[in-house]
Amino acid sequence: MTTAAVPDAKRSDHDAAAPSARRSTAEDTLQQKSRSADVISGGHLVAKALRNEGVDTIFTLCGGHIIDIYDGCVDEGIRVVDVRHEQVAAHAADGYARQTGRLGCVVTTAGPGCTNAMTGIATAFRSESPVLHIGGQGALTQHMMGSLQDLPHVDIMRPITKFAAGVRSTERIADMISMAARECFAGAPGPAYLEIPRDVLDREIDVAKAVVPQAGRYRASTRSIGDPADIEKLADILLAAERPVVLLGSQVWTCRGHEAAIELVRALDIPAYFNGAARGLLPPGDPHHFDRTRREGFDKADVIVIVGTPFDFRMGYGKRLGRDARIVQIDMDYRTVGKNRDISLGLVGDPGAILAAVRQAASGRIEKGGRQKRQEWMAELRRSEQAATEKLMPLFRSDRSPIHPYRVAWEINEFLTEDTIYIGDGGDVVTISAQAVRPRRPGHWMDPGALGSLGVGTGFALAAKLVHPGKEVLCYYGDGSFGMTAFDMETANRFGAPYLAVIGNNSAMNQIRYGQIAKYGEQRGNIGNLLGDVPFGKFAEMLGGYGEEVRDPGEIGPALRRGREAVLRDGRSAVINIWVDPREYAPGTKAQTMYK
Ligand SMILES: Cc1ncc(C[n+]2csc(CCOP(=O)(O)OP(=O)(O)O)c2C)c(N)n1
Ligand SMILES: [Mg+2]
Repeated sequence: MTTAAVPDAKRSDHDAAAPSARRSTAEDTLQQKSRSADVISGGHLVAKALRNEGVDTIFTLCGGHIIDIYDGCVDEGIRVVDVRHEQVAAHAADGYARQTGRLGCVVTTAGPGCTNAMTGIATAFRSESPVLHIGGQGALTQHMMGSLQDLPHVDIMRPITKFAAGVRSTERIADMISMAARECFAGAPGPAYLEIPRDVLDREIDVAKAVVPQAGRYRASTRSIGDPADIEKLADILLAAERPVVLLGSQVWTCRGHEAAIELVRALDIPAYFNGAARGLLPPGDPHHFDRTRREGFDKADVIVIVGTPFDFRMGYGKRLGRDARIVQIDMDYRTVGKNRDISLGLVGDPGAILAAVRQAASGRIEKGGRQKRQEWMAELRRSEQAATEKLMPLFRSDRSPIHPYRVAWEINEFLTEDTIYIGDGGDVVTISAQAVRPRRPGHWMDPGALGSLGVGTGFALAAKLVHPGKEVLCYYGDGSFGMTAFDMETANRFGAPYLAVIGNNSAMNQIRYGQIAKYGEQRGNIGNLLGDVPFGKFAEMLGGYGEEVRDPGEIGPALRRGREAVLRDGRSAVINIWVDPREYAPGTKAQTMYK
């Protein structure tokens, strides 16, 4: 067995050269047995079920409990991407799901393999990302006897998944994977966990006895529009509105409803704001794209449509919406609609399908007068947008030394191409970047979402590049975040998925440091939040890539371009380590809005 059967996997030399002649006769026999047409092992059933779900890559870190899954993946042509820390595998599976719209899959061994992956699964849970986590477990025959790495995984994973179960028989493995997949895509998507004990996974059974649901025949479409009467109501509300606004949230991208959303805002002339993964739905400069006047828009609007985003801390729990406005909420999850604040109308279903239906219901009924009012409204907001940008320009153009983090954010935005996938992974420097970085296309912005997990970047970058080898992937890290998961940059290099890492290095966990200094003063505020001065450029060099330290603001742009060229030239990730002023903070950090 070589990795030749696995598409696109670029392995290091020692792997590729693993001589099949080294295999013992016993191994040969075992392998022939697994390949016989009459029997199939549990790991091979896992791979078959994943194939049926359209999964072509799994993210994993090996362990004796799960190796039969790898063997199954070889037969099914599923790429096995092995990382150095399970957290990264889980973030990568989440990133894969976000980029493909298909099920992401992470496979971990029992015990610490599972617990290491928890942060990634929890991130997917709060971000509504469909990820299947398959975990190993000691043999059923040793149940509760104290086997190696034994833990109550299902109990541990239940609160952070939509579905968590153990598989009790080899015959049911594929069936239970299809069950888990159904749950992952029900309502708002999310993760599922399946534990497979070692003997259940390794056992070989009669093929005829295995329950294997067929691709495309075990789950229904989830593109529901909800109550058709509400579609009509929403069309009426929008047609009557003079100052409508719409906030398009992550779910619009998750359900790939971006085209329907764009068509609606254009057809009815509604200014649109964007949240999370929906950033980039419209390119900057588009007449319906607004991003600096959300507060004003919400204050002055007569109708506010919130699509696929909860009234959570990012929305001030719904308190910051205008008092007199009619509020409409559309969400894939019935539990989100009307939560934390009252609404005028709620619709549960697929946001893309709903928005398309609303446009249909409104078509041909747009009056000239109504359109005129809305265009005046858009012009008013546009003037405010321009004023807000002007106000920020001195910070964006700052040539102060040490480098102002706003300048870095601005330079990154200038540097992005149509095809750059931007990932933010850090505290303040990344919060600041959200004020400047404007992804040009849908799906080209990735952030941790509501869990706020630092360390997502490396797994997201790995997955984004594997899914889109032709695109540039840029991850902007804080120095604190980079240190959490950066070692898997080696994995990205090993699998031919190099990316450009940019670090806003303030030698601190600055976002937290601000609050401490504000509360406890300079003397006592620098506790537990200061980091060393690390020249991270050398880290990229150690892995065979390009690294650079930047201290001069005028060098940011040229250094980014050198990094880009190096990634293309060397096929290795590059690190541009930009030393930024630790005395600068984001406005939200200063107001501590994330805790309000
Ligand atoms: C896994 C995790 N641990 C801790 C936190 C709390 N936290 C939020 S921002 C932050 C500081 C991050 O530092 P860095 O990445 O260097 O960005 P900076 O704020 O310095 O720009 C911390 C520790 C978190 N969100 N996630
Ligand atoms: Mg920092």
